[in-house]
Amino acid sequence: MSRKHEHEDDEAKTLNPPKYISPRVINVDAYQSVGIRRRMRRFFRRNGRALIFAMDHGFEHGPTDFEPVWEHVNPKVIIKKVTRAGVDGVMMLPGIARVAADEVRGQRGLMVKLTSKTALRPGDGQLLQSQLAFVEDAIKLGADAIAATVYWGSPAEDVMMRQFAEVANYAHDLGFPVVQFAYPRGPYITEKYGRKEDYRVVMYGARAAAETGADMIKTYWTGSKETFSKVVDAAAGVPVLLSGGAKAENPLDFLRVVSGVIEAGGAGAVVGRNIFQRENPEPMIKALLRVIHRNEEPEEAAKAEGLL
Ligand code: FBP
Repeated sequence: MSRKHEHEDDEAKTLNPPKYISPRVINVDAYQSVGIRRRMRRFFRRNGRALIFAMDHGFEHGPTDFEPVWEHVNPKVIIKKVTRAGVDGVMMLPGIARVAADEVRGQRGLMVKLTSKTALRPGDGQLLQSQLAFVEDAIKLGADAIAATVYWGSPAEDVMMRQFAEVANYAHDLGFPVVQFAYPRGPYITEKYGRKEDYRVVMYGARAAAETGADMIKTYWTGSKETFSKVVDAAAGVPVLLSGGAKAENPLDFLRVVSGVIEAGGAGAVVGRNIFQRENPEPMIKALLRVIHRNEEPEEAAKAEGLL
């Protein structure tokens, strides 16, 4: 094909952008955006690692998640505690951000997640996260990063993938990083892989997240640092954060998982229940910070913070 024809072809692509992902032409410059870089630094320290506090549970699981320490149902109370203890960022949905985002002070990043679901929906509804708000809403709330979930392999994957692509494309154009909660989930995943935490499907989700434009990826622990390092490799340089999971009765067990993530090349963790379901979350947060930022052994970190 002659150069002229190549050029005409390119022009045709620009005039008729593919409809599938988004009607907007991807702005490649956005990926080198100063805004994205500056906002990423509000979460990640110089070592490229972060501990982010998650609190979308009141919606996603219901307020019962706060019953172990009921005063934490008040977002202002728990955010004050976690920021004082030194977390690098806080993640929440837009409604609670309206009430409590002001408490996320200083150099900490605010991550606003635009998709969710309640635990009340019947059946297959559990396999879809719906969009609650738009990129502009997150920006008005002062977000430094914008998050959305994709349940890879769900019967509703197509809806969530398009939602994410739209959010990512628009946020990138405005200089905002996007975070994908990349969770393989649904009957097909269980049938083919046995467990949604099987590293083969977790790394598939991480790669799919990178392919759809994520600047940070949050996903499940795969059970060992060897397998998690494959997830990190599959993400092709996009930072991978652990999704905390249910509260571990023994704090050391959770610190060991986070230490495995760091040893595997992961960028840190986004943690909810292992923090807010503790009467005094400070020692756990400080121990996590030791493991994530100072490469301390889990036992050493737990002892230093009085958790053992
Ligand atoms: P946890 O550390 O409590 O697991 O929080 C992380 C998180 O992704 C939350 O953001 C979200 O509400 C929850 O886990 C999702 O949990 P589930 O796996 O039950 O959908």
